Amino acid sequence: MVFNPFRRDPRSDERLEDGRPRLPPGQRLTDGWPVLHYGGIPRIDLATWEFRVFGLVEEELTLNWDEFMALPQAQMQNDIHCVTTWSKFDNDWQGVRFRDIVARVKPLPEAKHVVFHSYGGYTTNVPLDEMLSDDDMLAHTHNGEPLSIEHGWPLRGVIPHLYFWKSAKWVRGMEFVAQDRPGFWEMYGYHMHGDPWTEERYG
Ligand SMILES: Nc1nc2c(c(=O)[nH]1)N[C@H]1C(S)=C(S)[C@@H](COP(=O)(O)O)O[C@H]1N2
Ligand SMILES: [Mo]
Repeated sequence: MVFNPFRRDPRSDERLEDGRPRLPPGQRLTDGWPVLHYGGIPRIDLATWEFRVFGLVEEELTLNWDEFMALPQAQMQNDIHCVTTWSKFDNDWQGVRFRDIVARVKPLPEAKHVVFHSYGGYTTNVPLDEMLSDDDMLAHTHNGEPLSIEHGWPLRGVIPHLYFWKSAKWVRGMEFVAQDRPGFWEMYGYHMHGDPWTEERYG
């Protein structure tokens, strides 16, 4: 198909079941998949890769790659929205739902937020009760292919109802905390929450 910058994708006018526009305010649809991150791509070796869940939980958890892949596997399809105004619809993801990990580690009652930790040092914060839906997961596969290294191989968060900076690439750990704590971009002024439909971009 010839690229026509003036053609409006009809999906831009769709509505969600609850009536909100499928495309959040101030966003534009992209067909490609931009690569965005701060700093370099971390070097990761699956043989030494580790995923750690720690902090305010009854049972901390450390898994190697084979152990992670032995967790219940799930699939989901959803839209992603970057604060730099691109949105990408209809992404197919495979991975492990957060709620299956949460059931395993059993957060303490005072645990209210999760800080994601990535290889390379990136961090981001998400409210615990906002990552437990069918759609929230740690994904290793996108549209049937293992994630490419620049999109977060071998494992990234996907929390599609928040701006995409909340979906950490190269995840190596999840820390359960009582008080909300800013991650990397949040310390530089990005919003602590990041709802695309109310444009919680900065501040
Ligand atoms: N580890 C890590 N994860 C990250 C980032 C980053 O800099 N480092 N950037 C975030 C931002 S701002 C966006 S928009 C998405 C981009 O993901 P993509 O490159 O797969 O499109 O990754 C998010 N996750
Ligand atoms: Mo972003």
